[in-house]
Amino acid sequence: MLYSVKMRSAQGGAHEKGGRHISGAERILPADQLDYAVLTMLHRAQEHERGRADFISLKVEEIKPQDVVYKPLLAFSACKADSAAEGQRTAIEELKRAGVSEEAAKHGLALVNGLTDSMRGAMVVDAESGERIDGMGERGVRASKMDCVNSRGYDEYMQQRGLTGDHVREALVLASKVAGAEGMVAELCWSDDPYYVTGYVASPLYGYRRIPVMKERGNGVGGRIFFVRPGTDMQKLINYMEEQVVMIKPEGVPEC
Ligand code: PML
Repeated sequence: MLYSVKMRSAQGGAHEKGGRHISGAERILPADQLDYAVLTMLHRAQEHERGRADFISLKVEEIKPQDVVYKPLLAFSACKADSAAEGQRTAIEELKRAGVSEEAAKHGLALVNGLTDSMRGAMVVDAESGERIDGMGERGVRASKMDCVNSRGYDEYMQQRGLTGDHVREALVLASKVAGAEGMVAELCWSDDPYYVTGYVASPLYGYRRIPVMKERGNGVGGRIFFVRPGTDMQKLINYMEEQVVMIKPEGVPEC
């Protein structure tokens, strides 16, 4: 049996009472890995670069096997960029290559650059017109309920490629879920952790393209955009992102 463990933390009270979001994490794991996951999340909530959380919520829920769908892990590759400006230009080129119009790519970058604080979810943008279409305000659409089928095997797979740390571990799994959504053209993301400047463009066509610098060090605002085909059913997309449990299967990593 699998369980979902979710953590969210905020400063100044709970999110729903106006608290500022500090950190969040989710794992989907078998019962014997639950204790460790809960403790790790608790520590993470207490030690985040964005500030000291005074509200931490931890939720554990059982998941029924019939509610799970499986998707492949995206292929991983890296781009070159030595500055935030170069990284952002690279992101525009990667988005265009994946099928996003130049206008929409530039508008997407401008939307993230224009944020004054991080959102918990993603903005959804029409990949042709560049218009934001989710209508979810400061909350955005959250991609959640995903993990890797074989956490230990996945960790080894990442380490063999020199990829360590929670950010990239979680981002590659999340991007793999997102790329599997109907209507998805590409995703753009960089972290809100002030000292983590790496970001990525991911797409069903070219996989996860890591970009080493997307913002200046010390900038605590990051964000995420889902670029979708015109006419994409928004309710279906939100339901897939927020409710559908997706387990990611890395190719060549044996299951436990
Ligand atoms: C996040 O943590 O919110 C985004 C993480 C981006 C990770 C990019 C990478 O290291 O590949």
